[in-house]
Amino acid sequence: LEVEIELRQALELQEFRVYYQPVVSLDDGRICTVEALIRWQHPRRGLVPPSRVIPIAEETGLIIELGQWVLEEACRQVSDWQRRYQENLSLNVNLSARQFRHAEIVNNISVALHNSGLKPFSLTLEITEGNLIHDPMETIAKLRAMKKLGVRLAIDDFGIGYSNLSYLKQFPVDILKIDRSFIRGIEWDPHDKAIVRSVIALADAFELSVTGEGIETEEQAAQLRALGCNHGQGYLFAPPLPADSFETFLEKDR
Ligand code: G
Ligand code: G
Ligand code: NA
Ligand code: MN
Repeated sequence: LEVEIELRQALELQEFRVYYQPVVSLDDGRICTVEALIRWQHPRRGLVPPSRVIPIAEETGLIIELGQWVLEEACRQVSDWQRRYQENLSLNVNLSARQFRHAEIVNNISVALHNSGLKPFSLTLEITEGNLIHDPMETIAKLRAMKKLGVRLAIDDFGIGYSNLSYLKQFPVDILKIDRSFIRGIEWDPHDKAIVRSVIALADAFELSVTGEGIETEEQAAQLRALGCNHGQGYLFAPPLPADSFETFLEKDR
């Protein structure tokens, strides 16, 4: 309860920050997308990671306000970067389970787009597999309502959820993000490599784009490229960065 009060205060005191991590094209290394990742800049404790914030915000319901703040801040920032650096830069924002199920979520997304001027096709919402499986019928209706806005949808951490492939067939998603646990062993674990290969084949069959997550070495990037994965994200390219550091990146990428 004390933490809940602290988080509410932090939101009022504007202690949250949005960090940005690039998603690059594995063909030419250019930045295509930025993923927005929240951080709490605590005045004494320093940078508090989302693993300490999101679960509590989720439990208390504060995630609705916090998530909306991230969405609006990131849409505004990327709209500005499109004007200044790269007009086809796109933005990925994570939606938690509770955000996804919230009755007003479609309207909230629409408001963030309207207020920032960001075009719907420039925004992708990342939803984990686990959140989608919960109530398939309601999920499909909600995903369709989001698609009607014109935004794109990604399944985050793909492969570690329950992976009912018959649902995948019905979900109107655009992108699969391969969970980083499979990328870690891609060079030396034949099972990891087989899983990655299968996800890419599945994505091809469904005409989805695919992103490898958690790429830390050139060799991992090379393997993914050889298997036909179009996009990659990870420390090899850049960690999540504050907006001003990210601008240096965009400057160089121009
Ligand atoms: O940035 P980091 O890898 O520490 O993030 C850890 C987890 O927190 C990730 O699974 C990510 O999806 C989640 N997360 C980060 N930022 C946000 C956010 O703005 N909204 C939601 N719902 N989850 C986030
Ligand atoms: O669950 P989600 O994919 O949204 O989580 C993104 C998180 O993954 C971010 O918090 C980020 O800090 C972390 N991350 C990004 N790139 C790498 C990487 O190359 N290695 C590891 N271990 N974590 C990463
Ligand atoms: Na994500
Ligand atoms: Mn992910």
